[in-house]
Amino acid sequence: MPTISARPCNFDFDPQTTALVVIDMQRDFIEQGGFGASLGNDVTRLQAIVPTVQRLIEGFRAADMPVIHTRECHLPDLSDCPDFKRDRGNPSLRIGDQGPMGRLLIRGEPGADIIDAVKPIAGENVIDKPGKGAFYATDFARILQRHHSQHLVFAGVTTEVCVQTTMREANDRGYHCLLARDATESYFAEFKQATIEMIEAQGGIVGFTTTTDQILEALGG
Ligand code: C5J
Repeated sequence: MPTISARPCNFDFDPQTTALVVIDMQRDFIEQGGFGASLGNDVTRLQAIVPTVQRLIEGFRAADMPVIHTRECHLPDLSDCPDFKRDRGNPSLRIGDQGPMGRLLIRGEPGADIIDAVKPIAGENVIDKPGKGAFYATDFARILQRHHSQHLVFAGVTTEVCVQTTMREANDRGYHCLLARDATESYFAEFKQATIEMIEAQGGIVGFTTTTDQILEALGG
């Protein structure tokens, strides 16, 4: 079985049962004028990882391994958005409000779409999720079953929110999880660092971490 050099131990994987999960690389989190910026965050931190995420995606595509994308977004009538989620953080614009890229975090609006640099290609699954975790109220589990996935490599934003939540959900469901440290980012450097430490602690309590180079090398790229 191929192996990826990782922390705290190497990640053995079968290319036939391994998928890349790219979390929420959406305009609303990464571009000015979106949801992330409306909460006062510096979105340039997230923009910095785009070329690395792109490289990772291309590596999976070249190896003919599945790439699954997620988007955090809500139905236009907000029936899947708890009131507290709209109100929290005292944002300058709330979820569902009209912004420069359409209604914030609403399914089908330009801001909820994935940024051009890492856009899904034909045949790749895109999971629209109302929560932070990709399993909640989505078809994610069914899609993973269809791909026969048992090993999941994670990238995307933000590290301590949707990436970590999904990774923990996947770990509890029996998937082997690996985070690409340089293909994920947070608005808060210390939260990213803490998340990596949490994942690696106690023998890899919710998975493993590594770099994009190590992953691509193991994929033969
Ligand atoms: C956040 C996410 N940070 N995709 N969402 O609200 O991590």
